[in-house]
Amino acid sequence: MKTKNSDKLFEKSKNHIAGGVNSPVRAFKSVGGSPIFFRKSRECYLYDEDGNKYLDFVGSWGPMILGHSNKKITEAIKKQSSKGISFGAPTKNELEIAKLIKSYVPSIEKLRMVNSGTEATMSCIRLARGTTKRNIIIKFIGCYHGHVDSLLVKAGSGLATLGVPDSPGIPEELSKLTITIPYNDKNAVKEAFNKHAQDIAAVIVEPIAGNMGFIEPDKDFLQDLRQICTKNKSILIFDEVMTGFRVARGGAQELFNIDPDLTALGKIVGGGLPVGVYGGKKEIMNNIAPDGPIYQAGTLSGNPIAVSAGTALLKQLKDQKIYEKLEKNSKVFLQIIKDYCEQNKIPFSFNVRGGMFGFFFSENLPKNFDEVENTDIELFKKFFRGMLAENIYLPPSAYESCFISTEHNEDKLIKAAKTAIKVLGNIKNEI
Ligand code: KE4
Repeated sequence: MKTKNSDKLFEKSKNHIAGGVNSPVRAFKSVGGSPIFFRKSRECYLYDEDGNKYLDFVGSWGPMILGHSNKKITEAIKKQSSKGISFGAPTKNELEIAKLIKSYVPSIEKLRMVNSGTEATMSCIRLARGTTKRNIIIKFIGCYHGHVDSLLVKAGSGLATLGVPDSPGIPEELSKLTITIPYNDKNAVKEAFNKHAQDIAAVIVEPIAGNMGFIEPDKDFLQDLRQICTKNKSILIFDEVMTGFRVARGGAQELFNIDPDLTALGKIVGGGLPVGVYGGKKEIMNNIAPDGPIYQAGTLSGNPIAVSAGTALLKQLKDQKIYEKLEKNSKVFLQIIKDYCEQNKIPFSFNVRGGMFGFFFSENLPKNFDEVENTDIELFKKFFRGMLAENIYLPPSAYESCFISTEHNEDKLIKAAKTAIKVLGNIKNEI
C-alpha cells in the first residue's frame, strides 16, 4: 500500500511539531513504521493522504461511537457555529448537557466541564486532596489517567510503596505522595490503607483498565475499593474517560453497580470535540470555586460548539440497545479470529464490553500489567502491520483498547475477521 504522502508529511511535521505528532501514541513508535496522515472520515472508515481507505478500530480513541461524520452531530456543530463559537460566559446548552450527563450517570449530582480527560482527572485529584485535607493518592499500575503530574508515577520498590516519577519533570517529592499498586491486587490495597489510612485522600481507578489493552476488574475488586474508601473516608474516583458511555450508557459504574464519589469523563461526552467532565457527590463538588475554596477554571470550558456536539451525541444514546448490538458485533469479529487461532495453536484471548474490546496473544486473559507484558507483544506488532497493509486500522499499541461504532455492521466485521485470519496465516510461520 502506498503511503508516500503520509511519510513525507511526517518527515516535515517532525521539524515543526514535537515528535511530528500532537500526542505520542500517534507516532507509531511502539509498532514501528510511519504514522498514517488522514484527511477524511466517514461512517466506520478513515481516508488517508494517499487515497487509501481503512476500516477504523480506533474511533479517535473512543469518541466516535456513532461513527465518523454522524449527521446529527455535524448539523449541531454547524447550527451552533452560525450563532456563536465561544462566549466565555454561561449558556443554557451547558445546563442541558449537564442534566443529560447526570441522567445517564446518577452518581454525578453536580459536575464541572473542562477540556480534556487529563483536566478532569487532575481536577478530581485536587478536589479530593482539598476536601479530605490529605495528600496521598492510590493509583494502579497500567492505568493511565492523562498526563497529570501526580498520576505519571510508577511503583516504588515493592508493592504499595510510595511512588517514583514516571517522567522527567515530575518532582520526587510529589511522586512520593502517590502509591501505585498492581490492578486487581486487593491485598496490596489493604496494606496501603493499613500503612497510610489517615493520609489517603483518594483512590483513582479505571473501572475497566482500557490503557493496558482491556483488563476487567476481578469480582469484588471495585466493591472492595468502595468499602475501604468509605471506611477510611477517602474519596473513590472512577476514571471513566474511556469507559463512560462506551461500555454501557452509564459506564462501568452501571455495569458493576458501584457508586464512586467522583467520576471523570471525556472522549464520547464531547462528540469528538475537546471536552472533559468531572463530577460526583454534591457535598464534594460544592468545594470547587466559586462556591468553595478549591480552584479550577478553564477559558473554553463548556464551549458552545463542543457542548452542541456532545449533546447531539449523548441524545442518540437514549436507546441503550445499541450497547448490546456493539457487544454482539465485536464478539462476532473476535470469535472468528479466536477459532482460527485455536485451530492453529496461536495463543489468543479477548474481552468485550459494549463497544470496547481488547485482545491479547496469550492463552488466558491477563489480569494486571505484568501479565499483559508477558503476552506476545512482538506478534501484536506484526499483526498490527499486517492488518494496516490490508487497510484495517487498529490502535498502534498492544496496550490500547479497540473501539467500534454503530456503523461497524456484522458484514463488515466478518469480512475484517477473515482478513485478520489471512494476516495471521501469513505471519504464523514467524511465530
Ligand atoms: P485526554 O487528556 O487525552 O483527553 O484524556 C486522558 C485520559 C484519561 N483517562 C483515561 C482512562 C484515558 O484513556 C485517557 C486518554 N486515553 C488515551 C488512549 N489510551 C488517549 C490517546 C492519546 O493519548 O493520544
